[in-house]
Amino acid sequence: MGYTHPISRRTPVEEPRTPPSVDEPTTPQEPLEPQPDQAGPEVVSATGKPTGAPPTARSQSGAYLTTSQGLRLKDTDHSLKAGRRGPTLLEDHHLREKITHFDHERIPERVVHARGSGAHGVFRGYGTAASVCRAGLFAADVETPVFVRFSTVLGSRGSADTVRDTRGFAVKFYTDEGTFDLVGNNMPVFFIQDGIKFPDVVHAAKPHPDREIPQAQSAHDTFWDFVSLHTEAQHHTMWNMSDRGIQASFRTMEGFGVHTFRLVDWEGATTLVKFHWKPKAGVHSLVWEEAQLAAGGDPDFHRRDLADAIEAGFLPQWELGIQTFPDEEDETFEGIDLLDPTKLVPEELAPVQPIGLMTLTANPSNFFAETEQVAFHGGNLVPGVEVTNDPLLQARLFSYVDTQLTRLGGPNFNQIPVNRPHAPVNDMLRDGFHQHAVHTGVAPYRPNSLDGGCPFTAGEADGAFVQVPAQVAEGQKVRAAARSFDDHFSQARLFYRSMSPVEQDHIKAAYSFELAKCYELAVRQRQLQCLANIDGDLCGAVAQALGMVAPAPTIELVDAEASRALSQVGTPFPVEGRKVGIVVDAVGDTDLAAAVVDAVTEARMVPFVVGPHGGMLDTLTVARTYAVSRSFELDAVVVVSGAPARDAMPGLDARAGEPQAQPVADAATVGLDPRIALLLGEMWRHCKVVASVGEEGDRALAAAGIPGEAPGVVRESDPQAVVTDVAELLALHRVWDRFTPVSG
Ligand code: HDE
Repeated sequence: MGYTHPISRRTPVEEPRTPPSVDEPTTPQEPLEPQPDQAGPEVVSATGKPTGAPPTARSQSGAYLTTSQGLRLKDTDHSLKAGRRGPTLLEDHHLREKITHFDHERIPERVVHARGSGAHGVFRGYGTAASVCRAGLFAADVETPVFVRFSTVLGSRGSADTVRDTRGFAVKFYTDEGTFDLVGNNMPVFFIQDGIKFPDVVHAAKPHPDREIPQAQSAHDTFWDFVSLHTEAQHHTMWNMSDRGIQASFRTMEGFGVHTFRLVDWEGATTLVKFHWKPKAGVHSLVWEEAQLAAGGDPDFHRRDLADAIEAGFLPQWELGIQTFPDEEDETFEGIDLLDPTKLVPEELAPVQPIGLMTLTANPSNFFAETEQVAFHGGNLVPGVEVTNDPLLQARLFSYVDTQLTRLGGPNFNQIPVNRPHAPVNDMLRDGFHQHAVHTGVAPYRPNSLDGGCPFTAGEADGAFVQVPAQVAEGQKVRAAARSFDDHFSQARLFYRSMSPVEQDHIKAAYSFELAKCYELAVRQRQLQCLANIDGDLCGAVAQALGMVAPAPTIELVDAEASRALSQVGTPFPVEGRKVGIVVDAVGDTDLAAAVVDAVTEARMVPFVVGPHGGMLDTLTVARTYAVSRSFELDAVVVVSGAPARDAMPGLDARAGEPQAQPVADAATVGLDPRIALLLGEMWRHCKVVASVGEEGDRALAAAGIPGEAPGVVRESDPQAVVTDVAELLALHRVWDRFTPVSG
């Protein structure tokens, strides 16, 4: 069977486009159509009117190379010179235009969330929110186009995807009542309670200003200096040190609105809510070693995974849900202050009620035009969704428009195609840099009579956004927070104690790694004190790793009921789209390997043939060679055979020189390629499913030192049986019971 997936970028479900020719094409032709998995922003005018133009209306046209004015060009390889060996002439407009435009290709990256990946999709309301919210997008079966951007927070645009960090989860809903942006994160709490502290936390977390290191990480002195002094950051920091800081993919990541929002129904009744995105594929993370390997082996790991999944037809889905709370004067639920963004409400106290489904359906056709230029703003609301007085949210309402003025070069960023609303726009905003609309009329002011009085203000019945008259507590003008904001440790403790033992082990290791990277003893000491105020066992383990003495707590530790919903371990999820490596060597049984490939495909998982060289092995297309295969790319591995390849020599690949990875050859085993031995060892210690099919595969596992009987080790002779066993184990993501946790 001729399987052509991941390495080729081509999807198995679509007809491949004619592959490029080896010789440079010379017959003029129009630009090619986008790939089948790609889409662009819908073609609406700068003021939100549908134009009826085809989706490619904005792309370049014509078969011939031209200047920006459409002048056809004969040569773009030589500048205009005074003689073949002479100086370049200033007259060469084509040279100057080409270079000038190139000189200005970059725009400032986002100050935070610079590294991101986007996708188009659709949101369908279930209608279940109708009892609390009048917004049209939540009504039953209403479909709203969306653009989503996932991101890391700290790193620059070119940093690695798998660093330990919070992830952004920003969704733009193009509703017909105006654009609604839900700009959230993959963690439900934040470092600070008041937006005025945002520059502080970001300055502390970004690279040190003197040497500009480290890139895209929190494992450094200034970060831990700040969070150990500014202890309200401790809860969010705990989430970062947990597995949530190194998610397996964007597809397996929860999203949270973080702040409490106020929903309004048709009668004007209000409900306080927190938004949650629940991935259909489950919530999964990497292990730390995988994250580190991926940062070098494939820095675009998350970006590639998202694009590949959409291309292959494994469309990522999330259910949007809300936790609802009565809108009462104290804005508190079960003693938890709903305006404090360092606090979550356990799902056991307020269940998440599903209100709609988001499906990502297409990759952007141009990264810069769409993913880079998309501009989110939490103040983009629709009738029925309002903000609360959370002081973090309030500051954000100012920041997002302000930042675009510099980043996108002026006040008309809403006219960039990906930012254009799909509702009619008549805003009386005029002129400015890069004005794309061609406004008619003479009276962009109100009231007027010269333009017939247009635009008119709308009544509530016409869909106007009218803030609900929420009560504002009278008080003094103060720079202060509510007293309840003073509790900085109880929920960090709640989170830690809600983790399974294996997750607690990971948290201990993460703190031990990060603090070991801090040079200042005072910083380590101070953070240990914070840990003592969270959990003694955690503090003790980290202190031991640092070779320091664990301090006693300085506050009384309060125990809350553990929240099972916070743990990522133990819940089975569908295996659709999971990646299974199938290792087969140059002389191995390719028919058997092909049968495993078929069974994996049949089970809606993605097969990756891992072979000794690129290209074909009989009828099999090799997706990954031994030289590039590492554990982080695979959720499970099935070995058919793994004899050493020709390049298994330390001079060609240093990994072949690892003492423990030397091919083993005795009566019971065949030689095993050292890279496959390393891969199997990684899969083993990363608690992933390791399987063999047939005798050669069995021997390969033995040669790699994989025990015959152990959790998550599958040995079968039948290809269908091996895939069935693998799928069953993959539903729980990893085989955590392979090792005994230290915690618990
Ligand atoms: Fe942001 N944040 N933020 N933020 N934020 C930005 O906006 C800011 C906060 C979040 O994919 C910036 O366009 C302030 C919380 C996401 O384009 C900037 C404060 C949460 C994204 C900005 C916060 C977020 C941003 C940078 C404290 C989770 C990426 C460029 C008051 C609920 C959006 C830009 C994208 C981006 C400011 C706090 C999420 C500078 C001042 C809390 C997902 O405007």
